[in-house]
Formats: sequence, C-alpha cells, structure tokens
Amino acid sequence: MKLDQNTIARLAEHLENAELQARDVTMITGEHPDMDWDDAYAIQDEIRRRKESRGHKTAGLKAGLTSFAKMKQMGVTTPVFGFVSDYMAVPDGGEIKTSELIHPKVEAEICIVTKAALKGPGCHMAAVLAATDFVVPAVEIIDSRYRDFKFDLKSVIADNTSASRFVIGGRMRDLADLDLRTLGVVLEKNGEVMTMAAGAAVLGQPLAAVVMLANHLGARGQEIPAGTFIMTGGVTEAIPVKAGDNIAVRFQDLGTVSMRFV
Ligand code: OOG
Ligand code: MG
Repeated sequence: MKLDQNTIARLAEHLENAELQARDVTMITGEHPDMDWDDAYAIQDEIRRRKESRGHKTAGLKAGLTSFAKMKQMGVTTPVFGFVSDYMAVPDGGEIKTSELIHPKVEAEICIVTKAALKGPGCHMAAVLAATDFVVPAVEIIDSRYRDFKFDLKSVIADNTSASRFVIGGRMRDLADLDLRTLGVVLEKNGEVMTMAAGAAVLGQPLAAVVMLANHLGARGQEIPAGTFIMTGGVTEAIPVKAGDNIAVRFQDLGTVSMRFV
C-alpha cells in the first residue's frame, strides 16, 4: 500500500460522488502515480463500504476486461474485478435514464449464480463447475467516471470497474445443458446487429473468469459466498448508447435481454 487511509477514503468519496452526480473526473493515477494494486482495490472496497452503510445491498460480483475484444477496446491486458449494487439492477425490458449516467455503453455477459462457496487460492475449473447453481444472461451498462472512458487499470479498479447498471433477463439454465464456449451472442441496437461473439471470447471459457475471481479474492482472504450472482465480463466490445436507443441481446439457449434508454 502506498496511499494512507485518509487518501483512500477521499478518493473513494470523489469517485462515488462522480458516479452519483453523473459527472466525469480525471484519472486518479494522474495525481497519485505511485498508487499500487492494493490501493486501487482498497478504494473500491471503501466505495462498497459507503454504499452498504447507506443500506444498499451488494447484488453481485463482476469480472471485467476478460475478453480480447474488451482488452483491445480499452487498451489493457489484465482482467479486473468489481461489484454491483442493488440500485443498479434494472428489470428486463425496463427503462434506463441517461440523465443519471455520464456516457453509458452496453455489453453482453454470461453470468452464473453459485450454490456453494468458492475460495482461492487454488480454486480451479472443477470447483466452479460443482459450485454453479445455474447460468443466466445479462447486459451490463458500464459508465466509466473517467473523462472519455480513458483510464489505466488501477484507475478503473478504484472506480469499481465502471459498474453502473445491469439487466438480468432471458431464462436460467443448468450448466450441464449448455456449452458456454460455443454459446452465441448477438447484440442489436435499434434492430440493427452491432456486434456478436461466442462465449469462448471470454478467456476461452467464461467460467475461467470465476476461477480468476475466486483466486483474486482468496489472495485477499475473501471468498465467493454461496448464492452469489457473478458476471463473467463482456463477450464483445462495449457499444455506446444514448437516449432513444433500444437494446436487445440474443443469447443462444438463454433467451433475450432487452432495455430502453430514455
Ligand atoms: C471496465 C469494465 C469492463 C467488462 O465486462 O469487460 C467490464 C470498462 O471497460 O469500462 O465490465
Ligand atoms: Mg462488464
């Protein structure tokens, strides 16, 4: 750790205010070039603590920058981990107010819910297979608090990996009935296909993101509890949206997730 507790608390407040007031800020590593990975996650943890202390429940965990398309789009090479809060959840087919957001983008994500705890280090694919209760599709709305969506890895981790809204939809399915690697995903905006991919775009197999998440948390003495909703990361690059846009993402075998931006 390079930052003191006061600085971590101040940066958490700064970034959370930017989220809640929908205004962009400059990258925090500009002002704090010596901050390290632990500092970045400590700022994110402090944002989570602030939300929970106001009564918000943490609704799930997320991996990000897990697909080559996303890494290329954002110019980074390592996955990152964050969380989503209860108030970020939007019902399938629902409306999302762009006035509450800075510069939203949508991304298609294959998600799971666990039925047993997962604890690293040493978590592996078989443990994740055994701990998966079911698979469900979602769309994540990311909204980096950084100007023009420009950030480095430490800045985006501190900013809770751009988490903003999410929509769970389609239908839940048993993992045993799916091949997550060949599962096709087509993202449409206003009826036009914008981008598509298969599950293998995420680390060769989306559940590899859950393995990484469990090992990441394990290194910090934490685990993924049973019953946790986990988003494995956008399979394609993220698509910008504005008021008036309709999004529908069709997931093979899992149905459609849709939403409207107003
Ligand atoms: C960081 C969050 C990335 C994903 O699924 O790749 C993410 C960003 O691109 O702003 O959630
Ligand atoms: Mg995402």
